[in-house]
Amino acid sequence: MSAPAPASASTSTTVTTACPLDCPDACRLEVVVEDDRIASVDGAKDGAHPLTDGFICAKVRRIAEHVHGGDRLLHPMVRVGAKGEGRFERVSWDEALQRVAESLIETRARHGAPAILPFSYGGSNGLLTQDTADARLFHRLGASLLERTVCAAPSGAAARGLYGRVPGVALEDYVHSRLIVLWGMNPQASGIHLVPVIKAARAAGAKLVVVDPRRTGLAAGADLHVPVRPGGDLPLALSIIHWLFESGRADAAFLAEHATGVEVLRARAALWPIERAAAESGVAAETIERFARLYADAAPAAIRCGWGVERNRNGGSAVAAVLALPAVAGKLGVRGGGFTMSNGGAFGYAPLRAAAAPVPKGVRSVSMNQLGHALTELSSPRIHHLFVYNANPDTTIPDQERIRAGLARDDLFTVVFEQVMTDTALWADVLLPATTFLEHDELARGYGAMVTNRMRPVIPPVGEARTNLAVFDELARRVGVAKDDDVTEPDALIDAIVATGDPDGRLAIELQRDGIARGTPEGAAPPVLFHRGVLPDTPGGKIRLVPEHLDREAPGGLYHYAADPGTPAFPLALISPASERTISSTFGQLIEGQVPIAIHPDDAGARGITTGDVVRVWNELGEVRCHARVDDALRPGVVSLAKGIWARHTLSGTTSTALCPATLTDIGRGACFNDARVQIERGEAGRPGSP
Ligand SMILES: Nc1nc2c(c(=O)[nH]1)N[C@H]1C(S)=C(S)[C@@H](COP(=O)(O)OP(=O)(O)OC[C@H]3O[C@@H](n4cnc5c(=O)[nH]c(N)nc54)[C@H](O)[C@@H]3O)O[C@H]1N2
Ligand SMILES: Nc1nc2c(c(=O)[nH]1)N[C@H]1C(S)=C(S)[C@@H](COP(=O)(O)OP(=O)(O)OC[C@H]3O[C@@H](n4cnc5c(=O)[nH]c(N)nc54)[C@H](O)[C@@H]3O)O[C@H]1N2
Ligand code: SF4
Ligand SMILES: [Mo]
Repeated sequence: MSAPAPASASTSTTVTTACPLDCPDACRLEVVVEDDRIASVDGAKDGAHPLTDGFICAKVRRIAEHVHGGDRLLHPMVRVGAKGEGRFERVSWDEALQRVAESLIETRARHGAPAILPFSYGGSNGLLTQDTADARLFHRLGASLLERTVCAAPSGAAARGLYGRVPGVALEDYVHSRLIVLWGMNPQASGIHLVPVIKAARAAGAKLVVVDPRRTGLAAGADLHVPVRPGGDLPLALSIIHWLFESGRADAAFLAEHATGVEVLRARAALWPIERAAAESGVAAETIERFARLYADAAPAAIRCGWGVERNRNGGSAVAAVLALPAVAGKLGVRGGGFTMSNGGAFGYAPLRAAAAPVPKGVRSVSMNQLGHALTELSSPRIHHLFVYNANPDTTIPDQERIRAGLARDDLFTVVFEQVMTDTALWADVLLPATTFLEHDELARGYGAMVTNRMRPVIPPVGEARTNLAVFDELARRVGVAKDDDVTEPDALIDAIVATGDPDGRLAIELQRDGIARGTPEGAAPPVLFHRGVLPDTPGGKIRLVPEHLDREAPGGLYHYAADPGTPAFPLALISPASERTISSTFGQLIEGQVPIAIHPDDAGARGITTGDVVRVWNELGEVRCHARVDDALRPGVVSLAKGIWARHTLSGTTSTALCPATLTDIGRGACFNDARVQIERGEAGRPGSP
């Protein structure tokens, strides 16, 4: 045993890097490193980032507990217990990789390559750690393709359909707004750097409207809270569009010059007079009308559309209707006016092209939202090899109990490549330890903040963790699909990725010099749509209010409303919004104790439920037993259990996804988390598993 190094020998350095986690803000970070360990992390104070401003969220300030904590995977392991039991034995990298390579080769030989299903999402990954070396391996093998549609697919399809790939209102430009609408978005949890901008705008007289079934912190202090029923946004937004046309507040001149589909949208919105929309959306008619007037009267008016709007059967049409509002009301063309959905379109990188890993044609694709079905029912061929990385599907994908039934199959070989022992990792046959963004090179663009960040490792890999790039390239060699001219060095691959989205070479220079590149050249203000020649990236530069391809895709046509899926047996709508403590399920291991389900006092009272009671929440898909918290911030008829909590946070070991249907949205094939309809009853406090 070696003696501990004397304290005086310790070195402390401060390194600048950035956060790639699934959050709009893409913060620039200052990391204090002591003896190759993360000592502390905070927001950079150098002013290079438009939003960070020296502070970051509480989650990432605790990231040292994720990187160096007891749940970290430190070396490769193979399963020794039963499936899902979580008993593993340490092996060498060579042995682990050999087992994985052999399974890939054998699966392809016996069942055909589509029997291999790579499963990743990569919301918290940058552009180097997904769609590069992994794609070279799986695309060249001919593995099943994965539709990565758990999030942002419907909203992205709607935004691109109407406006093309253009960035929306820069978040820092919200200071210029006179009215800010937060529509299905809760920045206090999901993107905190918008909060001070909203405060500054309000201090200068701006009004705030929040459209959310919950009275969130920002809604509580807003000028108007619109407590929409989950899934009720489509009738709500259409009724405002209808009101704008009927009351002469639509901008006819702007629409005539800059939009197509005006009459079709107008006719479809006409089905939704305010009274009818009130009944369907659960918002009082007076509230809708007040909202419509506030919006029509204010300029500049900005709508920050969040991802709470898309997670239901009407999600794509609902986002399209919300994004049509600024066009109809003539709110575009001024700084602080318009809409923001994702600003990822400020940069157009093509990692697959840079990595020479094109998507193969004619290969089967599987929806990630229907993983349970894929593992239990899909045939021709059946899935025999599941490779999970950059995702935690046991926790985050709808229909949890069916996914678990699939993961339990003895004839399924499961690889999980992870940083920590997640609930999915417990199901692995082979577990591979992955580096975190503090241990590898990365290139990440913000989808709120219009920046690209170039990150370099600030500490060496913890334990035997390896990077995605290293592992996938090694596997490609072992299964015989690597090519001599594959770019495998992180620096060179990042340069190649930057080059795909950098026509004038400015980004490469800024990234090299500062580690950050902005969406606009130095000194220039962020772009404003319909200002100084910035036009929609659509044919003719026009807004397409009813894009033909979306109209064809949506059952019943775009803007067609499908009724609430509630039934007398399952009358309560379950939502599972982002919480301050996790990013999706990342950092869940750091939440101590149980996580309760929130329920309105009326619904609780009718069922004899009080705070702290054990309750059973169920529907036809599954059941969760957990504690209740009575909370009048919810609208009646809605219950809420945080997204991303782990099995350990409920008494039953099941979470909200056990109650979420694997149905798909109207456009974009997105997930319908907020279409979960449930019943809830008080359980006996003494049931097994309760504390
Ligand atoms: N701290 C933290 N930050 C995160 C994340 C996280 O998990 N934690 N996740 C990241 C990711 S992956 C994403 S996609 C974003 C998501 O961040 P947001 O866009 O904020 O999305 P959600 O948290 O899903 O929902 C936002 C709000 O919509 C409300 N809501 C639910 N259903 C409806 C509805 O039908 N209509 C309307 N109008 N509102 C509804 C919820 O009550 C919630 O307050 O945040 C990112 N940032
Ligand atoms: N109930 C409910 N569930 C939801 C939602 C909801 O609204 N309600 N929303 C959904 C949304 S918006 C999203 S985006 C999804 C996200 O769901 P997931 O894509 O499953 O995201 P995470 O839960 O963050 O899991 C990412 C995992 O990847 C690992 N990881 C990170 N970086 C690397 C890397 O470089 N290499 C490797 N090998 N691994 C890495 C992390 O440790 C983490 O465990 O969740 C969805 N789940
Ligand atoms: S999660 Fe968001 S707020 Fe937190 S450090 Fe990362 S980018 Fe910033
Ligand atoms: Mo997401």
